[in-house]
Amino acid sequence: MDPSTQTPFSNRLTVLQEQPYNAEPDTAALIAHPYTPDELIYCRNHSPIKSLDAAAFTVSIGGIVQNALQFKLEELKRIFPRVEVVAALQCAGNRRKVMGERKKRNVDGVKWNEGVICNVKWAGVSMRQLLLAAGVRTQSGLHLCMGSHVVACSDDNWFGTSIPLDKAMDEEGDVILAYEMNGRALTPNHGYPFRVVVPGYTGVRWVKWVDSIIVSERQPDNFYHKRDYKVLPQEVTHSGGWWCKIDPLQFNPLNSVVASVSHRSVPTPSLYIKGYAMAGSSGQVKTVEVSVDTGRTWHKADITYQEGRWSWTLWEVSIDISGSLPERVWCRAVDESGAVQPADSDWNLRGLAYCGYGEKDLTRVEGNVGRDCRL
Ligand SMILES: Nc1nc2c(c(=O)[nH]1)N[C@H]1C(S)=C(S)[C@@H](COP(=O)(O)O)O[C@H]1N2
Ligand SMILES: [Mo]
Repeated sequence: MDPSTQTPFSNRLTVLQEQPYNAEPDTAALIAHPYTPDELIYCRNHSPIKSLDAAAFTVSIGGIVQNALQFKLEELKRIFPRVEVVAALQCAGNRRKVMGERKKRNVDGVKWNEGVICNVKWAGVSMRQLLLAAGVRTQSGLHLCMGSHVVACSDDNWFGTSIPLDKAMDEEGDVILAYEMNGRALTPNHGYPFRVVVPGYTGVRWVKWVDSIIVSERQPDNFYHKRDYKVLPQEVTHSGGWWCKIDPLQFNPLNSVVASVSHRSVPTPSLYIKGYAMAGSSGQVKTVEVSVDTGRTWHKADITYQEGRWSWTLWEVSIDISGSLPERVWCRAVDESGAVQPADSDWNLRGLAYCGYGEKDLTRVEGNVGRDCRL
């Protein structure tokens, strides 16, 4: 089927907003796959979803470059080598609901639970190669501005944001202009024909339906870049004059989430716990630890999937329990630099980048837990 005619809606996602379409999967279903299948990939949109005709659509590369270029999908595929990168894509609003509940304070925005993340094998063209072909002049302090003008958004008439040019020019930054996900063309939901993939960076920088790439001394004047996706200080309760004082959020925080807990009675009573972890700016996740006694002892989980610097990490652990069911299960990630996920992170007005310990509350579990069951 032509990818541009596929239906945008999956019955495996919980819809949090109909228009624009915003939906996320259940985390227990999500972590059953190392590469997230299309029907379990969250959808985060600030506009309606456009089905575009790749034969007519062009992406242009310009700004502070020697020769501006523009390409259609077929040309791009013909001229540049196809490169792959496995990278997790996560919305800055992942766990916003948890932040609101823990802090007992309202947070502005879609009340995302913990499923606004996916792990995908992306393929496309190296952004570095593309920029070199355009004769980019590397100098520090420049920005790579990325925009999509195909449809008006809720708070602006186009969608645009930027990343430091250095990230795109870094040979190990792995930024790509993607046209495939998990071996197939991007779907309209996720940016067909082109989206930017910025491994390690928060989802809003991964512009979908991207039609303009500009090297600039200035960051774009777009609502989603200037007046959203910034972690405001915790004392700020009205964003007003604060937006211009804070830099955009770029890297994801080091994070982990408990996705499923099952009780097993044989050979000894135990909890079988599974989840995911996500790396921050200081290296890939090295270990994940789980506690069933509110942090007195930590058990090292087995890492069941991890691939390269930018993938998510899937983990599981079985912990013996004697007597009654613990009240809660906690998890935390540790990265290669030794950085440890914090127990809690600050409240901020938009509920962004929450990264306190992962937790599953078992006090609400009812009935006889002597049986084998999912809790
Ligand atoms: N053009 C465009 N690109 C966009 C967005 C958007 O609304 N419009 N949403 C951004 C945000 S906030 C996130 S988290 C990711 C979501 O990507 P997905 O819907 O493919 O999961 O895309 C980003 N790119
Ligand atoms: Mo996002």
